[in-house]
Formats: sequence, C-alpha cells, structure tokens
Amino acid sequence: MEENNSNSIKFVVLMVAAVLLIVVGGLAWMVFGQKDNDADDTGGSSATNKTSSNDSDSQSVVAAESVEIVFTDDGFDKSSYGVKSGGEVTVKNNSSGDLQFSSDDHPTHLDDTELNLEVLAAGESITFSPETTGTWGVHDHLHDQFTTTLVVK
Ligand SMILES: [Cu+2]
Repeated sequence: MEENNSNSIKFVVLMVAAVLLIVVGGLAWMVFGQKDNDADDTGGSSATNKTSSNDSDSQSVVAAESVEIVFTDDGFDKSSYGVKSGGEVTVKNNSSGDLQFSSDDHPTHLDDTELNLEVLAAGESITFSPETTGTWGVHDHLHDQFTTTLVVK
C-alpha cells in the first residue's frame, strides 16, 4: 500500500509539472511571438514611411536657376535646397565663425567633390555652379552636426 501511495503521488506531481510546462511554455511563446511580430510591423511601416517621405522631399524640391544657402550659428536655414544643373548656388556664412561647406561623407567629402568649398570666414559668401545631378548631403566640416541637402536637377 505504501508503495502504491508514493507511486500515485509521484504520478500526480509529474502530471502537474507537465501541465505547468505546457501552460508556461505556451504563454511564453504567445508573448514573445507577439513581441517579434509587433517589432517587425513597426520597423517595416516606419521604414516605408521614411523612404516615401524622403522621395517626396527630393521630388518636391524646386530646382531654381539660383539658390541661396544661408548658414548661421544654428546651422543651415533649410533642410534642403534645389538648383538646376549649371545654376548658381550662393553659400552665405552669417554665423559668427568659419564655415567649411563640404560634400558628404564626413570626413572624406567624396560624394560630389564639386560641392567642397574653401573655408568662408564670418560674413563671407561664395557662388558656384554644381553640374552633377543628384541628391547630395552636405555639412559644415568644422561643425559636422550641421547638415543639409542640395538637390541638383
Ligand atoms: Cu566633413
């Protein structure tokens, strides 16, 4: 009798452990599975939004015959500028220090080398005519947190 009792107790304990494993495992699978799906959905939709807004930015930029890019102590006055290929771009340094207008990437400046200008002291400006069409990231090489975009069409 004693042996039968301990055997049936062992059986009950095993059954309870098995049920707990299934319940806990199932819950964990649901929770982590949903988290993964949520992360995928968010990443996918935000990436899509970013791409489409970038595209509309480039497309909505008006390519003028001439454009003025004004730089102050707060950075460039616009997030993007547009100019026709061969048109005039004037870069005006209205900040209190030097400005080195440079093509991305920092620090190699190789994306469009015709956008690499000489250092402009406070109050100076320069006009040049870029010809290579494209959407070019530019920055102040001396303060590379200041960036903008020049679209040449
Ligand atoms: Cu740079």
